[in-house]
Amino acid sequence: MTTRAGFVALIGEPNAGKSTLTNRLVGAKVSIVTHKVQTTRARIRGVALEGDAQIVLVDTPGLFRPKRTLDRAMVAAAWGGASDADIVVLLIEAHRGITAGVEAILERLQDLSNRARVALAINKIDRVKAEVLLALSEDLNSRFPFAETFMISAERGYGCDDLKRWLGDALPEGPWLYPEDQIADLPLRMIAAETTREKLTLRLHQELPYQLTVETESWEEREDGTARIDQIVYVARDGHKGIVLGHKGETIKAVSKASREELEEFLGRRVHLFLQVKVRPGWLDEAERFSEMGLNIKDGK
Ligand SMILES: Nc1nc2c(ncn2[C@@H]2O[C@H](COP(=O)(O)OP(=O)(O)OP(=O)(O)O)[C@@H](O)[C@H]2O)c(=O)[nH]1
Ligand SMILES: [Mg+2]
Repeated sequence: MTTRAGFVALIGEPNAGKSTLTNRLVGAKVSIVTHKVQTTRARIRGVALEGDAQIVLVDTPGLFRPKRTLDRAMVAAAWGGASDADIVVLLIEAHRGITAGVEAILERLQDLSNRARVALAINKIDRVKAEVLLALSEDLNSRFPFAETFMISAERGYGCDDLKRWLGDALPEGPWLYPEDQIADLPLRMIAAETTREKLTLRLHQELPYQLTVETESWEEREDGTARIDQIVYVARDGHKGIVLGHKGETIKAVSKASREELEEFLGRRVHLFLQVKVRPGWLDEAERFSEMGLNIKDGK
């Protein structure tokens, strides 16, 4: 039996649906999704199987013009993911079309060494009419020689099987890169931290989600088969602490409950989750924190 395997990088503007598509193709939630931009901060790998092919999906942070240190490292991680991949899939939001951000991405795609292997996926087709889609597809294809074009809805699943089949066929022959039952390449401690960050992001407003990070401090396997997980939510300013805690601690309680429930489902056992909020001014500029997140700050320079 010949097997195929390789890396498929999903790139696009913030909020394009890259993480939703990763989860859809893997068939399980491996990357957090929110309605806010800049949710994904590092390269997250999800593993999908298609016949004899193992597709390693590299979900990347959204591409935008970076201003802050974290921004630069995120954007660098995304382009790094694209240039290391066997295939690149560019996600465009159907209802937003060719924005200035998309134009900038198309320009930079020209410099990719693997530019022959870039496919286009127009996502969120559930939000537009068919005529709009055809015109958008033509316009995009006149700007870049995409290897293939797909019209999909990552959320509803439309077109995703076709895309997956094509990816499986297009990957090079070779042995699988991960054991058959592995669906993600991310330490459990980080998955647990990301789950809590998703619940916080969904609850908090405006800029605050960007200003916080979650770290798993300790993970203790208990004899009764449960796990005790201690996490710290770092906020950048004193004033943010109260917002994260909420009135009488209601916000953090609700976040903790939602995160614990999802972790229990993911791990298939009971979890005791303890969250602590700490102020850490300037964490947004600390190099060591980025390396814990799998980001290299030097890349961002
Ligand atoms: N209507 C619609 N919404 C979608 C679709 N795919 C994703 N979304 C929504 O778009 C939002 C962003 O999705 P994500 O998967 O987090 O986007 P992302 O590209 O990973 O975003 P960043 O990590 O911030 O770069 C979420 O609210 C999704 O539910 C789709 O096919 N249709
Ligand atoms: Mg994402």
